[in-house]
Amino acid sequence: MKRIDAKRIDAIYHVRGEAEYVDDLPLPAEMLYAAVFASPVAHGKILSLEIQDALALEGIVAVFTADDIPESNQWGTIITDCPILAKDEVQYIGQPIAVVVGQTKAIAQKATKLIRLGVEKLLIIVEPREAFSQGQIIGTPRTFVLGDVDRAWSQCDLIVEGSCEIGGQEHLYLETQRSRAIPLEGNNLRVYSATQNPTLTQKTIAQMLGLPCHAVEVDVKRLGGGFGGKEEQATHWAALAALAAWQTRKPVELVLSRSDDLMMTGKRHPYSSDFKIGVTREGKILAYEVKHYQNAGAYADLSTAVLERSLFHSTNAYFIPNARIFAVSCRTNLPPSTAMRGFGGPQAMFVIESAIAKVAETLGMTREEIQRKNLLQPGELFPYGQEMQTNSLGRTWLEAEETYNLAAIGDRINHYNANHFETKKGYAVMPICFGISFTATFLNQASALVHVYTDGSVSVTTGGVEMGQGLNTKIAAIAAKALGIGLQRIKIESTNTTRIANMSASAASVTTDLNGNATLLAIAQILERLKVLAGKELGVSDLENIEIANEKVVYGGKETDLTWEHLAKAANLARVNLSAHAFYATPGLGFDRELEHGHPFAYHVCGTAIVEVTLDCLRGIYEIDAVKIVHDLGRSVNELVDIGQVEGGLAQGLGWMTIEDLQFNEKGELVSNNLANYKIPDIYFMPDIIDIKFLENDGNSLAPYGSKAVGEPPFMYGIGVFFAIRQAMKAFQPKMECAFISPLTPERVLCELYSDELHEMA
Ligand code: MTE
Ligand code: LUZ
Ligand code: MOS
Repeated sequence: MKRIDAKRIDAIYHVRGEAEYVDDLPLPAEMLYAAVFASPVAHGKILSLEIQDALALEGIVAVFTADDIPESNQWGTIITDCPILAKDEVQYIGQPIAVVVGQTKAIAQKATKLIRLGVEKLLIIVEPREAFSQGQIIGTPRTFVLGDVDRAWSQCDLIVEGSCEIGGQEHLYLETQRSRAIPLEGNNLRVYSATQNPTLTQKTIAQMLGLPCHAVEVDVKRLGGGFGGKEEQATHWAALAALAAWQTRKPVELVLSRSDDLMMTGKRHPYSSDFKIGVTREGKILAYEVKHYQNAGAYADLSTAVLERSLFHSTNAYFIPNARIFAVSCRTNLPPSTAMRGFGGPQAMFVIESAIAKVAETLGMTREEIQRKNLLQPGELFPYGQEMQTNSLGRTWLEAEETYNLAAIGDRINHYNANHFETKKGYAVMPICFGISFTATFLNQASALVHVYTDGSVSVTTGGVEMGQGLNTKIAAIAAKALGIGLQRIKIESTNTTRIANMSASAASVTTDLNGNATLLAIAQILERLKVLAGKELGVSDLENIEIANEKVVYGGKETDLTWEHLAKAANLARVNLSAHAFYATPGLGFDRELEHGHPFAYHVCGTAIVEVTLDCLRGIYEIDAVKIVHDLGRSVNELVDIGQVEGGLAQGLGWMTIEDLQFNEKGELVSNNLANYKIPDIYFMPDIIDIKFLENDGNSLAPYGSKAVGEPPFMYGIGVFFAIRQAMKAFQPKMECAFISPLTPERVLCELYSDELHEMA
């Protein structure tokens, strides 16, 4: 039963240090280097900009400002409101104002320090509720409604209210933002960019320069991590490199230093939310009302889409018959918040889990009793009108409860707490239910281009970007399986706008689903032609009985002498087309934003985690002892890759809830501006025990070979750690209030545990 999957197909390049990233390509002659001059203030009117001193520096070739942009100085997919270079005003610290081009990176960096900016300071807003009260919102506020909350309150035995403050998160991709732009003959450009969204990069640069899209070729080999941070924002840096290359007619490379990347790029949205929840005495949730104030930062970016996903995931894995969900995107003077793993889902799920915690504590029940009673059953409705289709949520819960013996965990922890004073343990169950599809229906499309060469080797290009998630390994596995040939024959090409047009971003966990399905459709075309050829060679006409397996033509279940290699060569001699392009669009999707009702998701991915922690109540520090997961993968295309995604997502989720303390001060300055004060999980922080069990045989017709998307959902298992630590805190100080503020850093834990003493001292 134990499967052995192929290792990642590019692992060998990584191990040997051969893997190519943007700035690993051989240097073109005469290449120049760009650096960014950015706003030092979070809000202001630009009065003057002096670049002479920078220009005078030896080795500096040019300094470009907004005035050097030939056509459009705007970027942004949904609302195109973000300037490529700020002209009249600045809205956040780190906002690009000028791009300096020099003969070396160091000189370009140095010259940025010589630019003088005259600025009239304006009012700075950093809190979303403050922005909201001043009418600073992006898009329109939205409300989802199911049932009748106002009537339902009177039927509740208990109603509790509360609020949550939820921190943002730095992507901390290993590879910072970067791009290399190369002028080609005529008015053409080739741009290598670390982007999850080659088409957006192409379009933005074309519009900036007043060129047709076909004049801009964008090529992406792989990213050193994206995590959403390169879904929208990579465009900005590619546009700056392209502007410089266009103006100088020389290749230009722009690589952000880590500190510039931290300061200049947007992060996960912080949220500030209010909840009100009503339940019966037995813990059945009857009504839920929530208001989310999203901190969008200074420009729209993807905030309205992120907000939409918050609306969709506000009830997480629970059926709540009466719900009213309000969400608004608030404009502040922080870098534009952007996509990050989970895309607004995690924030909304944290709020409902907080509400459930408060209910459980008030009723004197365990959290998991409430959670279990309200788990979504197949056929029940989400507040957006879609029906829960799968039974895998309940199955993962039951399997987690049984396999990991939840009752025994509870007993063991209670026993421990009764016998220990200065350390306490806590645990939490965290069920997840994440919708799979871009919530903007039109984005759910993809293409693939497959070539078979006459030696039987195969080249596959898709619109998907490899960012470490294992896309290429999965696409190769899918192609090899569909063709019935060995994995070593498949090569996955770079993602390139000349081979695939009009791509959606590689995001929303659907890259393999969409591009894998397109690959299957392309291969089906080639196979159909090859079967005709094989039928001729075998002298048979019942083509439905022909297949290819193990690199041989199989007829009626029996292997023939016809080999794959022979077929490829013979096809060429017989003038049979060995190439195909195919297009896939997810069927059955639709959402009506007027009615806030519809079927936005192809399917949901579900799972259940149990998180256990030990808290040192004298010091506030904690250890995550174990995370035990039952996760629904469908029928995995590559379990090894998927385990990596579950573990990686979990690590990021645990970090978000605990030690990743993203802080801006009231001036809009990033305080956590280096890796000494922005901590991410390392091998020591991670749980000693991570058990992952996959739900068996829950196939899925909307992704290749019954697989399921895996990229984002496991992130949300991390939310459980907050409630496990909270439980341990309450075991030490049963009467403590304990706010729903994340991240729950050791400092915060300590302050909460001793808040009475701190009050007395003050
Ligand atoms: N895993 C790695 N190693 N690196 C990444 O950048 N991004 C995550 C997830 N897993 C990411 C990752 C995010 S935010 C998404 S949406 C998905 O991968 C994107 O890839 P997929 O659609 O192929 O799952
Ligand atoms: N990006 C996007 C996403 O544009 N729409 C989405 O629904 C989404 N979901 C998750 C991550 N990125
Ligand atoms: Mo992921 S946030 O969809 O890039």
